Amino acid sequence: MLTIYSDDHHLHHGRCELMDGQLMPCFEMPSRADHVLQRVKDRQLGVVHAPEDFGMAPLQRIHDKDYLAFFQGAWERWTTFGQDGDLLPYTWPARTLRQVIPRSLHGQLGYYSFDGGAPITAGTWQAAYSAAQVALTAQQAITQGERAAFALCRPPGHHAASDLMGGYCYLNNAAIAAQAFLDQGHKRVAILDVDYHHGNGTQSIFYQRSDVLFASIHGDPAAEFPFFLGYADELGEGAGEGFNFNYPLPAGSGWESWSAALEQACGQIEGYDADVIVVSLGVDTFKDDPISQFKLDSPDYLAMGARIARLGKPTLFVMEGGYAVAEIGINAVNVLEGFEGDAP
Ligand code: FKS
Ligand code: ZN
Repeated sequence: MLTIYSDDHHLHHGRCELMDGQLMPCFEMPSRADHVLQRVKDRQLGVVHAPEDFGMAPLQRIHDKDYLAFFQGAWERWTTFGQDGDLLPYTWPARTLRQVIPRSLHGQLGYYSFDGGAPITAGTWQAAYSAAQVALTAQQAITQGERAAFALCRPPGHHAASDLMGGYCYLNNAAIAAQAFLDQGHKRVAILDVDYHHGNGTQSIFYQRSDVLFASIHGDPAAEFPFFLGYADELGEGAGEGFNFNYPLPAGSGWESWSAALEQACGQIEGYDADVIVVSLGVDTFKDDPISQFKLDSPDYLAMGARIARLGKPTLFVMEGGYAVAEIGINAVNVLEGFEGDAP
């Protein structure tokens, strides 16, 4: 399988995140992608290519122009205050407050984010921009005839909405790629989100549309980040009604219940008759993940890939989460090898 990867992800390295009342070093760190790339090479999964540059237009198909301009320029504005630490929001326009864009940098940062988990550093824009180009380059390979491709994106994307960053995400790589498929003539795209966390950004982007089906298996939002979206009764709205499917599972869920949810998600995707599948591939469902509560084991990822392959469609894998850094490569590449059916 072809992998697309850019070294630019190293430009994004947040220092700290607030976790359980403590400032902790960011779990979303550069070594994550390095380990996945190493495993791709060790297993000789296939060639690794750098991304092409498709410019801003495909990003603007998903994200608001004002949001992109804010994100691109935020670091520069921060440095004019003489600051060089991570830029993090601390006030959000929650209930009772007006949704008006203020003039202040921190006011705007709160307006364009939904949590304090997406620090902006000097290289964050470039890293996120390149990750989106990684997804688009892998997407193009599929339109040119590849059965599957792996977009080794970092930072991840599935929490990012059209004008919101949060949950380590800035640009929604999977959504940008899905839209590119549609813009190039595909009629129906299914996004299967297997990350431990609900892909609230992706869901919100396509919630009122029938040309993208979204199906996600994740920790129950009543107990898990992102908390405010991802319940089973969210089925889409308007033209999108019947094209959104959430499978929230309790803490402690292992392969038996997880794979039963996958079976249901795959059933919806088969009924939809998608032309192409985009997989938001997070492996934070792993039993030893430091911030998650599912119990999948490394061989389960082979079975996951094999089930996705049985959908029988061209498939774009887009890297999302996974924080057990020593095993992230094994688990992510197991999905890809399981898909290709050449597992040991
Ligand atoms: C706030 C701590 C709350 C945030 C968890 C984010 C999970 C991100 C992810 C992604 F795929 F996007 F990377 N925890 N500082 O794994 O869903
Ligand atoms: Zn996650």
